[in-house]
Amino acid sequence: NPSPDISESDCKHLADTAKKILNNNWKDSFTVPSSSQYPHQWSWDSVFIAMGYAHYNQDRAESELRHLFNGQWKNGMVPQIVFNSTELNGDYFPGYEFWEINKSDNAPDTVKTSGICQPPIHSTGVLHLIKYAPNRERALKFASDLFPKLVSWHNYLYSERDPNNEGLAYIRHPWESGQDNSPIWDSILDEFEINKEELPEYERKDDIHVNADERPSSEEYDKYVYLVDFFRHRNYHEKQILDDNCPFLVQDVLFNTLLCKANRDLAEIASLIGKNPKPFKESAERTAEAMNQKLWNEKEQMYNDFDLQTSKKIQARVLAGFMPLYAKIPDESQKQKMFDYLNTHCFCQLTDTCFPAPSYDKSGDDYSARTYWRGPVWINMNWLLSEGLDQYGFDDYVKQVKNSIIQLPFKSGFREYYDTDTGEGYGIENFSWTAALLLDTLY
Ligand code: 2M8
Repeated sequence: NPSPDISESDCKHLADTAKKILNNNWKDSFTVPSSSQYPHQWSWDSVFIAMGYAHYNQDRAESELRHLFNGQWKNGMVPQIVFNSTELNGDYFPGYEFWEINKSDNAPDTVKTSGICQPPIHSTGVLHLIKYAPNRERALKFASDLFPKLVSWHNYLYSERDPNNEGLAYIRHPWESGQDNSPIWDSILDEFEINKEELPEYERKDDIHVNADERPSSEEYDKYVYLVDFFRHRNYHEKQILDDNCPFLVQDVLFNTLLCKANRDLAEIASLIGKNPKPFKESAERTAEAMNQKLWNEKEQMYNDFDLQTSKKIQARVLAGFMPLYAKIPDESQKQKMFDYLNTHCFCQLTDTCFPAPSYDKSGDDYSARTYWRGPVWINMNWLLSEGLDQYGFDDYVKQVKNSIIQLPFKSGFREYYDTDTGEGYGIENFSWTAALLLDTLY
């Protein structure tokens, strides 16, 4: 129990509640992030969820990943959403019909999915399963079965999403980053004009169960929809999307950090199952090097995203800028500079009373304590941060971040995100990855 203020019996109770939440969100062969707000299967959510199950329900951990990969596209893309066929008319927009994925030759024949992806944390999830699942032999067998699919997913990112062969994959929609309305995207979204008349008619559903003021703005949603429409008009043909000047093309720090880590982990999986780890090690090094060359910002003491349309770094002081720690990308001098900035009032200093770590620098004018990816604390980001800091020996801060992972649900329930200063919970309740990552932290 890394949380000194919570008793063993309270921790036990908290873990039981977390398991109940996952159980309630379980839909026969996969887990939804939330039964009301997100009634389908989401790609990176499922990996975090499987990491929690790994400790106590290996069947479900495997089923979770298998179900997700059933939706893998023929070109290797693992889709952001695999739709829940029994909930096609549930409270979620954009639903399956809107994506029109059948226009693409690469879409799966029968499984219903969206047409974009999410951060590539899947190989990392499989290695986690091998490390922590009770039956290691079985986990290794599972990893062998999934191996070709993991390889084809990584290959997709390096072949389709890296046109200049830099070792960095681009994302083409804010939803692909997992951090939908992060301030990182402001400069790009503000820049591109859309003709309202050309925008397809749509109705948002994300504000039915959650306060609208915690969600992205309607201007942001228009842009999200515009981009989906842009892709479906081009039949999800990657070259066409590029040639027609897709207005959103970003080499994202978190996405590429997770790609680098996933390659390191796929190399380890390969060694364990008797395959050649070399190509994955090499890819990891290439991506790490490219991130240090292109995305490191010495002045800001963190990594920045790169906008491929303007050929400029995007200077947004987001927590994601510290994530390369997770893939051991920064060297000794970089890691110290990053920590010196992280450990300030901007992101919660060790001596502060707040809960680390807000998703955006608190000193920024546009910091918002309760708006989605524009300030609140997210448990998955805390989990990645604590794993990263741990590798560099920042033990005190690791303790503090892990403490947040436990204290926040203890104080405010298993919410989607939390206020760094008050610990109040926001967004939807009974949120799956909050439950799963709390379990992983407690096990
Ligand atoms: C949020 O994103 C979805 C779109 O993918 C949405 O708002 O509708 C993000 O927090 C994302 O990271 C997460 O995977 C998803 C489901 O929890 O919700």
